Amino acid sequence: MPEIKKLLIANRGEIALRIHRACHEMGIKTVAVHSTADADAMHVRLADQAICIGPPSAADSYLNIANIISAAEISGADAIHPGYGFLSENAKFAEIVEAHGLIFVGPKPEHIRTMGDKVEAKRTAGALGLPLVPGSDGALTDSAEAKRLAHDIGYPVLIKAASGGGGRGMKVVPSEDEMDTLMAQAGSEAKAAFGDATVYMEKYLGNPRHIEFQVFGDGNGNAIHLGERDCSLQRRHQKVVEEAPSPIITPEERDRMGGIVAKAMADMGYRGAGTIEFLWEDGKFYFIEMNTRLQVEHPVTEAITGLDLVREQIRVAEGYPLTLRQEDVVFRGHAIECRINAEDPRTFAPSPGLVKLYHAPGGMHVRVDSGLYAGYRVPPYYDSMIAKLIVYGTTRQGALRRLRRALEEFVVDGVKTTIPLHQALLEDPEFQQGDYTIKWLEGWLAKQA
Ligand code: MV4
Repeated sequence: MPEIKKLLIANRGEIALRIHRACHEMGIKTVAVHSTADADAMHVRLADQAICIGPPSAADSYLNIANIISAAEISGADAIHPGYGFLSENAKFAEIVEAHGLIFVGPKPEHIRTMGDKVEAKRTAGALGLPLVPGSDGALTDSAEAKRLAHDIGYPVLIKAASGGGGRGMKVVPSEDEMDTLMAQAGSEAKAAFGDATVYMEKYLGNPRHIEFQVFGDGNGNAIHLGERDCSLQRRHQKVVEEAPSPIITPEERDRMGGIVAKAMADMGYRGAGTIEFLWEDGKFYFIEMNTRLQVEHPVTEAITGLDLVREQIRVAEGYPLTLRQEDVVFRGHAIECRINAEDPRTFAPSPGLVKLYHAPGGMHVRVDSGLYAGYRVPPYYDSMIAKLIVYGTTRQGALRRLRRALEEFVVDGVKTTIPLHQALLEDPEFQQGDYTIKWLEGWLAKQA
């Protein structure tokens, strides 16, 4: 087995720390890479080695493949973990890493590529037996075809960009009259944003929940699922709160759907961590996309399964079998994650700057993943998420009570944060009941004074 002795973390912030921690618990040395803006970041301080890979702009540093590969060669790293975002779902990068004789801690490049193309992803998912949203069988070619199809599916329909994801390049088409205009718009927006005008069609689901299954494969035909997360609470396609399990999924549904996704991953020979995203409406699941990376919200799954997902990723990358068989996976209790951003809690305007005071909550079943410290300056160049607060309780209600207590303890002075937003949200009866869909949070925000 090719043992990893030194791993380069091609990321920053809390996820770089998360990966560093798993490595040190496994006896693996770490190499941090950083932009000039991140010289004082916690991920740089903790790592065994740190290499500057460029100026603040991510395009010139965290996305600079040549500099990252050079850093791996100079430091003698034998593996690269991409974290999430940045190069994590770049198939070319995964190929280059492997071509340099380094272990890529992630899926096979071919699977990253397939799932990155949403049309290919749907085709693959359908062939593997996952339930799909009714829609076009592949890409749309012309608007006459689109109209015929939409007539059969029933309006409203949704036009999506094949290279999209995260909601970019989507158009809801309410009726045939708007098809020509909106289809052309979707195509040109997709071309501008992704360099690819390919679009496809789906029935528009009006008010679904976003439920995603965590999967893990060993790359040799074995795969398991680790249950679902409910990520419906989002604003402008940015998740705000995530929880596991979903308040509306029964153990029977979890086993049934989990069995289907695990079988699909086993059949494709998937390697590493993955997330299968579904929309859920009226008791039915509809596959929309697959993410071939570790996700921001993975800790809620860790909390209810007791599994260390980063450790598991590294072991699988080394060629070991999965630690657990499906029958050994036990779901216990309830976990909730709040994403804490350096933003104005009302306007969501970014609030970078000097952190004057920092005190993270602690105590039983409270986890904070963050690179923050007093005296740290939050740079303006990157994502505004500065911390994740994850609480666990034996019941959802217990987790909510613990979340309230933990948020009370949390002190971040100097920059504005979304902590007050989470505190207000927590007092809402509908949220407390788990009674929400993907549209709920934006409605709730509009109602706030
Ligand atoms: C949809 C949909 C309704 N119907 N597809 C948005 C991001 C991308 N991952 C898929 N998205 C959606 N696809 C059909 N057929 C509604 C959304 C959607 C959404 C999905 C998940 C979480 C939040 C969302 C917010 C708005 C729209």
